[in-house]
Amino acid sequence: MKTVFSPLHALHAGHVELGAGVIEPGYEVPERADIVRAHVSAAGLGPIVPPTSQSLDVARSIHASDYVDFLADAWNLWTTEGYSGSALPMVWPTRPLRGDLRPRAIRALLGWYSFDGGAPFVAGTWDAVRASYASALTAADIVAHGDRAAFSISRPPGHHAGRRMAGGYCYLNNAACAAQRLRDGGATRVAVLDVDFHHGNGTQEIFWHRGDVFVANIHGDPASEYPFFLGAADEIGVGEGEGANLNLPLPPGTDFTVWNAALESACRAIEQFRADVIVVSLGLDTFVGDPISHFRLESQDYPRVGARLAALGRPTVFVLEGGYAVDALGANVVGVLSGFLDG
Ligand code: SP5
Ligand code: ZN
Repeated sequence: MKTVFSPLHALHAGHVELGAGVIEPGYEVPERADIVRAHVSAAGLGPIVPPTSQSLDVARSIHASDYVDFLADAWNLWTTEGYSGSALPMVWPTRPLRGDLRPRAIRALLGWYSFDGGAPFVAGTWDAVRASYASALTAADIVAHGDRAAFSISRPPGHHAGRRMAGGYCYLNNAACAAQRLRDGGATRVAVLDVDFHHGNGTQEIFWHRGDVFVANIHGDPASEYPFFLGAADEIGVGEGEGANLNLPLPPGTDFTVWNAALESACRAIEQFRADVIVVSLGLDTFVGDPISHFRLESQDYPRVGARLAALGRPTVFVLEGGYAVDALGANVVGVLSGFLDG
């Protein structure tokens, strides 16, 4: 299996985020991608290749074009207005404030184009975001050209990013862009399976009205877990998309036995949908040692996850999402991918 990796991810570094009552160093750190790369290399899973050059066309079809422009300009606007440090939003146009009053000030644009304070900009953020996106599209292209599977070490992650909003460490929705690239390349039906601990609200929003991309999520119940305001079981899609969204929320403390039953349900739904190709939003923050999440999967469980995904018998694009127990992240990713290759 080829793995796509760009060292440019490391330019997105040194930022802070809002914790519970404190400003903390970000959890979404460069060491994450580096340890994943090191473990993929040491395990000999296959060649590690750089992303090919990719235009922003797919990003501009999945996201609002003005949002993509904002991502590209945000740091420049922030410094031009005299600010430094991490560019973070501080005001959001939530009800009953006006959602039609696009502001000019960067402090306000950050809120206009985000849903939380979890996606800060520093000087290198946009270059890292572009490389993360290009890596996901490159992995999609590798699979479109006939490989059984490919893995994108996308950092920053993407599944919380909606059509016109950043949040939850995410800017461009890498997995959604990979799914769209596969559609553009001739796949009729694509399934996105999101196994990150957190509900992939951005991916759900993006494909909500569409029947050609099935989205399944296994995640912490939004009643108590981030992102709180999407991810309930009654969200099934609308219009053409009705029935093409499946949410399987699980309570905090869920272990592999229960989680695996949800994976089985998601896999059966994907089989019924008859997907031509599968995109896996591969978050490893389901791990028992994750510092911000609350499931109890163990390292020995991940090869079984990979084996079940292989049993779907479809070409598969793996796109890295979350996972913050940095020391275990590389081994857990390799667990899924080697389980897939052996399965
Ligand atoms: C891609 C992904 O996994 N995004 C996750 C975003 C989670 N955002 C909320 C994080 C809150 C962390 N605060 C934890 C404080 C513990 N000391
Ligand atoms: Zn997550």
